[in-house]
Amino acid sequence: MLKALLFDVDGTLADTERDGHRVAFNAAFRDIGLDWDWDVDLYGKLLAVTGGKERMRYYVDHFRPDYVKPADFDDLVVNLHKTKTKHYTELLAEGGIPLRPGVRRLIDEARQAGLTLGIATTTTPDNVTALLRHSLAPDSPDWFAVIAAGDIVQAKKPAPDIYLWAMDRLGLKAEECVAFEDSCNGIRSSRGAGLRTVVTVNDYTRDDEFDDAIAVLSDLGEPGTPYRRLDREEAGVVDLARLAGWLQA
Ligand code: XBP
Ligand code: MG
Repeated sequence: MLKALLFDVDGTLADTERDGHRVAFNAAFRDIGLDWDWDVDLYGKLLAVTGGKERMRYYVDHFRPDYVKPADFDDLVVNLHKTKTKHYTELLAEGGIPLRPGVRRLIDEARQAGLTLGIATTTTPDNVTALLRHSLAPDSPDWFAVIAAGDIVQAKKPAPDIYLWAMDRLGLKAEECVAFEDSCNGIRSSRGAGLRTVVTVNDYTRDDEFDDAIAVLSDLGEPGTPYRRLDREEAGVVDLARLAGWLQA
């Protein structure tokens, strides 16, 4: 029986990467006087690595052979990331990033039906609450029984740890939950934790591998603007009835 919906955040609740995180990283680089600049294409490559601090290290190691790491490079990464988080949460507070189609509708329906809601994400906790407060509702962080985020587990996605941590907190088994993801790193994490997973793709993840998904969709769909299914001919709206149908099939 379905008891909980567990949501990824970046790319799933909202398209936060290109016009949110990327912009905030670049602002932090400028603030600290670095000549690093992540354009839209390069950022797509950097998304191979989850976690902002991890992503910056990956960039230096794989894309900047010319950069000489200072002795305090670890501190620099931590400071850059703090600055980036400040820029990102400010951008969200300006109402910068809307939720993806169907997200609010499905969350509202799940709440009315008494389902548990949870978050399992790689991003920093402050980023999650800022997005929920400013794009969903001011009190919406309280709607989620668990917000599992950031460095709370050491091994970030694609490791399953963040989903396992969230389910442990909820006292629920994988069979009682469904996960919502947008990326190949995300579904590897959720499937690794044994969760059935619905995928909504975005421009960065459209060509990712999602072999093991319940459904791969353009988005969750709204009445009048239905989702398009990418793994077969089908259009519609993801609501609890449709989810129950997929889970039974
Ligand atoms: C999200 C991420 C995050 C954000 C940056 O992955 O990879 O790293 O890009 O967040 P997922 P921080 O959607 O799979 O959770 O800078 O706060 O780490
Ligand atoms: Mg994601």
